Amino acid sequence: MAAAKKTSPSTKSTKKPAGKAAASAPIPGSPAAEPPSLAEPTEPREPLPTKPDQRGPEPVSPTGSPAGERAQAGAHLTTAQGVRLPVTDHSLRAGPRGPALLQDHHLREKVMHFDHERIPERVVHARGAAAHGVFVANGSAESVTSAAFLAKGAETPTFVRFSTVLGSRGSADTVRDTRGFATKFYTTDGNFDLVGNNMPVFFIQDGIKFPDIIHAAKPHPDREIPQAQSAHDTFWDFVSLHTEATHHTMWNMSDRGIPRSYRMMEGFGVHTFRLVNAAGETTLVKFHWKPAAGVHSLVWEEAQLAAGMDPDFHRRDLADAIEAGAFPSWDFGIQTFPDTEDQTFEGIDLLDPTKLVPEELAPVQVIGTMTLNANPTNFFAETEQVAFHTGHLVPGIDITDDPLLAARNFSYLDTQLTRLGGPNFAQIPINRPHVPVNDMQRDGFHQDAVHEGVAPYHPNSLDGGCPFLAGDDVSAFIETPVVVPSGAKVRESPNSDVAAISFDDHFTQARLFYLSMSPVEQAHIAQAYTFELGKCYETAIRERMLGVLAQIDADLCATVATGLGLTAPKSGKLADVEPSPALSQVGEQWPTAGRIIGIVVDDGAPLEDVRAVRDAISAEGMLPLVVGPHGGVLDDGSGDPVVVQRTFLTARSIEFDAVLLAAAPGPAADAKVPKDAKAGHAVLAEVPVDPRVALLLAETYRQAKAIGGWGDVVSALTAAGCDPTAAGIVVADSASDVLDEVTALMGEHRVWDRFPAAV
Ligand code: HDE
Repeated sequence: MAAAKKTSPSTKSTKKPAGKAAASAPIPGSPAAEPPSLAEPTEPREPLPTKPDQRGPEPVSPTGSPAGERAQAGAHLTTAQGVRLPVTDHSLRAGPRGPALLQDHHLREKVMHFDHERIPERVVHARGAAAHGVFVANGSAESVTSAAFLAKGAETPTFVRFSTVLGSRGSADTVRDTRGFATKFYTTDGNFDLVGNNMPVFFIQDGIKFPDIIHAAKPHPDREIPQAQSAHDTFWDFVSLHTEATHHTMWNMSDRGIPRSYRMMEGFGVHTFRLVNAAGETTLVKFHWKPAAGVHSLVWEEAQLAAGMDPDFHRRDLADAIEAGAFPSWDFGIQTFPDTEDQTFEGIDLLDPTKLVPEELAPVQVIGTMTLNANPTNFFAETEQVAFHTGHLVPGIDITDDPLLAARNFSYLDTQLTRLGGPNFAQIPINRPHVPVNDMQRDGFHQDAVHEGVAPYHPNSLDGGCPFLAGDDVSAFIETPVVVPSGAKVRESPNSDVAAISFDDHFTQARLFYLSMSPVEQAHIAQAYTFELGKCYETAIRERMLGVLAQIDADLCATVATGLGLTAPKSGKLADVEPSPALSQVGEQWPTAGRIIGIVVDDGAPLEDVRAVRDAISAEGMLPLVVGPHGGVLDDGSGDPVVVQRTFLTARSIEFDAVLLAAAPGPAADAKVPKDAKAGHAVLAEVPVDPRVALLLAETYRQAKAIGGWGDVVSALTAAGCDPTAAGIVVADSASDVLDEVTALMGEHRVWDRFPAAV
């Protein structure tokens, strides 16, 4: 566009104007394209054109292709300067066996670029996966906010990055940790980022403590172990001394710390935000994401196996689901609270990020839906370079005085300077707003724009006064005139006398969470504390933590103490709390679309049933994976061979939400029973079932997933130690009946009755 406005110097007339005309022509050196007006320009207008003598770089992409295309172009290999190359496999040498030559500009450029391919990983949330999506508002928030993207029917492109907090970029996905859930909305009023987590509360109440909790939770500084987990002394040392972390730690030890999939996580803005409507009225809110697939978790055995068998478990799940067209979606919701002077609701301090507001007290009102419908094209360009910031706000959404949020508003800009190499990260394609930007920011590392004009300051007259300040006629970000409580400058806890559950109360809501869990979930929590504290070396830390647990629940404390071989301290008077059933993930039916079913087959199994079941699974939007004794196909001569996607060797329980047996397969040709580590157990070697299949069934059973089979499959179940009459095991003559029952069981996610706590 800019090029069209300009005259190229090479084509411009060089004839000098004569007489009177010469006097009115711009004198060489005048600063701007137009002479300025005497008064400050006030009528908004677009930027002035450049002066006729000026020209910018040709509008081409970073790799020389015509503007608009961003990636590489041309059929031939080139240097970074676009020079075509005939050879790239050999460096320039003085003779075929002689030394490499310093003059080899191609070697030098290729290796120079490679040497600098990495940027610093995020100091937290380094490991993540992302997807593009669209958010559609239902208009329910229109009365409380003027945010354009929340108006009825508004469609807004989004980019979402999920992450773990503690691990490095190459760490495993399924570790026990909090998950990040960061969403960038490319709205018509500029970008809005909701940088949340899959848990509604945080470890600390004041951002000044963030380095402390992260230093404690990251690997020990001397040996740099353990990677990506909290099961170590420094973490428990800190959280047992710093009890405001108790509530968040309880969430981490619950099944929420090991999600089944990014698609099956809730998301939370954590802090209380302030919405502002067109009339300037304010409402306090907490943001929620509710997954259409329901909240589901792994069991600890799956999480540990997956960390070794498939460290990319969550990343793969997200990308595969989107590629298969099983688009993950979430309802976006708000809990609303009156914006009162004390900023509390039902006795809960809304400024304290270690507290939640039970949904039974303030229901989540759905204000729109987000669907993730495309995978990134390039991990580095998008997932790695996306930069979220809690200060990326749009008109209608403002912050509160939550002391944790204040520090975040500083930190997210600051960290990009190191991570993305300077202040121009908003120009990286994934970070660009989808609206005009006229910000008077100039220069800096990695400046991609060719700014025009001479007056990047305000007020100016030389650039015609542009850019102009937004008037009442256009939507602009206006700070809400919130009354600030007066007082002296202090370094103190913001504990509120008005709220019963405020900054100084570290245990009531941890207890609320624990008591809201089903017996199975409570058992998992006790097991997780026992595991993590069992990994600590120091008895003093374990004992101190038991002192904390005693303030949450006496039974929990006693169970963990027994597992650790320690004495449980006595619980004092514990808070009287009303459980919040909405916090449990047990007891509902959920859609099964996008779930994975393994179908175990051997060479002799009747394949008509296998084909029918496979197709029925696909028709329900689920993914069937045929597990066979060998790769390739199973062929019954019908002309429709069945493709094998996993073999007994490559399949593992973690991949499947349910397993179907079309046969009781005997040992396959590659089953080296006594020697195969995966074949495992000596007892299994004595039964006529492939040991890998027996292992698959035993794990699937332990992980409380549905198992079905038709025909003569009981021997396989028995060989695996599974009681064929147990809950969640369906054996029948008709394959389609088996599938129906198994699908119904999958709707509950787990066969909860199979956990000892439920029995
Ligand atoms: Fe973050 N956090 N954080 N955080 N955070 C970062 O920003 C920080 C906090 C969260 O996918 C960093 O760009 C401070 C709460 C997510 O790119 C950094 C404090 C919540 C992500 C940073 C917090 C989060 C980050 C690292 C205490 C949940 C990943 C790289 C005041 C509501 C975003 C980066 C992505 C990332 C600082 C607390 C969520 C260093 C100082 C509370 C999801 O700026």
